[in-house]
Amino acid sequence: MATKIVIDPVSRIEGHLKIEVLVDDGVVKEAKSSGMMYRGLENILLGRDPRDAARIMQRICGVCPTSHGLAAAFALDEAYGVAGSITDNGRILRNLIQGANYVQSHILHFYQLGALDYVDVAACADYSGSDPTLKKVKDFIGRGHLGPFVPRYEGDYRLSKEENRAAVAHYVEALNMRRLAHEAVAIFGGKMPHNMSIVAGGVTAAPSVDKITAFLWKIDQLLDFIDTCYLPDVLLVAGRYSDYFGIGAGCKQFLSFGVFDMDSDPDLTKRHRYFPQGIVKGADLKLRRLDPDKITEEVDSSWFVNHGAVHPYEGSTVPDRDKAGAYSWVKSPRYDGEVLEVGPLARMLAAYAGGDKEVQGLVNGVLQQFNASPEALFSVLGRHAARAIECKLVAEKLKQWVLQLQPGQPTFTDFPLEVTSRGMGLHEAPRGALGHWIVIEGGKTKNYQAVVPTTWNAGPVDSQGQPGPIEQSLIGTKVKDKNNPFELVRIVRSYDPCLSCAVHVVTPRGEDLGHFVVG
Ligand code: NFE
Ligand code: MG
Repeated sequence: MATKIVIDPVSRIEGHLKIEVLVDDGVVKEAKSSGMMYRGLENILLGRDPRDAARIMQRICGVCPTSHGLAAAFALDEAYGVAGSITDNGRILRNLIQGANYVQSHILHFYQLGALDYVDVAACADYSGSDPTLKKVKDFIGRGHLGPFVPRYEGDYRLSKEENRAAVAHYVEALNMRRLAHEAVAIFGGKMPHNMSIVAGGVTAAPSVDKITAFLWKIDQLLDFIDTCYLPDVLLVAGRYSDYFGIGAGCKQFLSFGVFDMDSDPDLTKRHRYFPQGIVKGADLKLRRLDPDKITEEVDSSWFVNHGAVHPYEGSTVPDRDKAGAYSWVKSPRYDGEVLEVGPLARMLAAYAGGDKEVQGLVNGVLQQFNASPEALFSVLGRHAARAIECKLVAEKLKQWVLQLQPGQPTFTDFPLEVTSRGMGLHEAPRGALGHWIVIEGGKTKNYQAVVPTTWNAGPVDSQGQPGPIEQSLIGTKVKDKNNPFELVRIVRSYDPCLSCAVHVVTPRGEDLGHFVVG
């Protein structure tokens, strides 16, 4: 008989996600991914000065505000006709602010969010050595404070006691590292979270020799942590849990908008970006060109008034909590009607397919180490490995890029405000492809739509009956113990979902739409 498993909320992710699966004969037959919290920002912008978007849209999320500030700035650059005139300083500063946020976000994901699926913190309970961090963790557990470390998955921890303890020490050190990365963002971003310096036309922060030195010093320490802890820990986990190279494949089609501008081409589909833009389908690893006109959002299974499959410029956000058949506050973005996965794996595949030798070397190295074929990248471990590889590459690039800043040279290009136009901001947040679309009329924002990474990954079934990527990853998964479904949460967490980003709408009158118990 089929059994229903409901995980609500999925912990150690950002925001409120519910996963519901139907298991028959030990295998997931159906899966539903539901964004369970209603909040938002798109509608707040309507009627406001368009420039507010680069400030207000950052409030979507405290983890990736930088990405939303930049996606808004890219959209505004186009709307104000300044996209082709971003100075080198402005372009590089944007890359530095975003890159340092990637490093923070990826370390956060592996240690604070993902690692406890694989690392047994209870290995510290009988620690008798002298390491002050492990002694503190032991005391913490001894007082019954399992808070950040639960839920735990008895029965499938595979590291040795010593390996577990070392990983727990790295978990604690990762907190310090994330503070350093936040500080690096703030050097040029003004503060973190919610950067102040990202604006249409460039960046308002001025580079100086002392800021460059401070940034470099922080990135150096972060790179050391990535090389000596993050990458080895991911490889250790991959070695012990190598079956997860064959679990959680998903839709096997990937989208990257491209990130880290290398020039200021006014057309974001032509701009040269360090990680390229494009679509990769399956293991042929060919990079296909993106046509942003083919992007649509549907709300057939979402609690919104139905509008068919519409381009974000025509999108709307009108809630309908009682809609029959709907089961999520997340919309269903599609590309030419197809389901696509986004995130570090999508970016690394696009770079690999685009011929990036460094990415090819690192990805091939991981595959050879585990004697795996490229197909193995479409998996739980493929996502973790791609994130770690990207983290290293970005940190290394940040050290080079910061030295290209020119103190005393302009960081911002001014532009006339009288505009009736629209603009598209294609960008990559740490969690994947992020697009903002703005329509301006009479100097005010007439429509604003954000299509964010977790909307692509965690979205529900569309009008064609196609489940979203996370749902597809869950379907077909073997569940050993329905009371302890660690396979399912490992799959979901490998996507690094963020529901605060994915659900970002608000009812205009602010009425009470429902009560959700998430404790
Ligand atoms: Ni709230 Fe975000 C990132 C964006 S993801 S973390 O990265 O956009 O849905
Ligand atoms: Mg949206």
